[in-house]
Amino acid sequence: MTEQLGEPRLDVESCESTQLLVDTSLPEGALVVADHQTAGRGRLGRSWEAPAGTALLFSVLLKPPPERHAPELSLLAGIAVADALERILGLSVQIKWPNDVMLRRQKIAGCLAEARDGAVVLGIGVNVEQAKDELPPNAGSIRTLTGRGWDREDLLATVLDDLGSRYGAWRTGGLDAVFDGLGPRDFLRGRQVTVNGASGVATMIDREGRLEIAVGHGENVKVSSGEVVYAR
Ligand code: BT5
Repeated sequence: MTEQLGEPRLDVESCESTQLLVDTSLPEGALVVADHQTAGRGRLGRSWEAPAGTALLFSVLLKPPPERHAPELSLLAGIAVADALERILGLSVQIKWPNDVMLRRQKIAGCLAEARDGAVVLGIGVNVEQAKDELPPNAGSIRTLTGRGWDREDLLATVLDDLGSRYGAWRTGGLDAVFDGLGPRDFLRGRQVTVNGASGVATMIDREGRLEIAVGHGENVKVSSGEVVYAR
């Protein structure tokens, strides 16, 4: 079942982070959109940077059922962003476990799921109009990677539509129900990686959202979270 996401909606020109403006007492689907963030957040205390007016920056409030594993929502967001970008750009998009969306080997979007007050605030940033010198190394925007920009409002509507349908499927069936959007898009598969001190070749993302790494001697390890260093 597709969930309708995006109501009620708050639009701001500038804020520290859309993550902080989501009022968790609102109903599921509440949305905050910003033109600019002065302290955009990544995972693990890192920052998310985008000049004003260049990126799609939003947070949506989700209230998943208790039987679901909420940390999977950043992967789910990656799936929805990849669906949306593939739909509008006609190019294939990969997901770099656990929360990056990659186009032509560059990070084009990032997703952040933060638990708050028993709910989840899901933040998504998509690079749209930035020029190369406005992006960190190894990052790209729709403009740098395709040679044209995109209307951010149109992109938001597409992402919310895909997120609503993927979230609806996940609510009832978990990650297994959306795995078709994840497994085949695994950016790290076959690459040499190091995660949490384990080094080897990434073999797959399993149906519980863990990254499996072949560490040699026929031994595989599975990691549920962590920072990936990979060979480009
Ligand atoms: C993420 O974190 O990728 C999650 C980013 C989520 C951003 C959205 S924007 C709307 C909402 N409000 C917020 O405050 N946050 C969410 P992480 O995997 O930790 O990646 C952060 C790292 O990506 C940084 O340390 C930089 O190296 C890099 N980075 C920063 N800005 C970037 C950009 N615009 N494009 C690509 N990479 C970027």
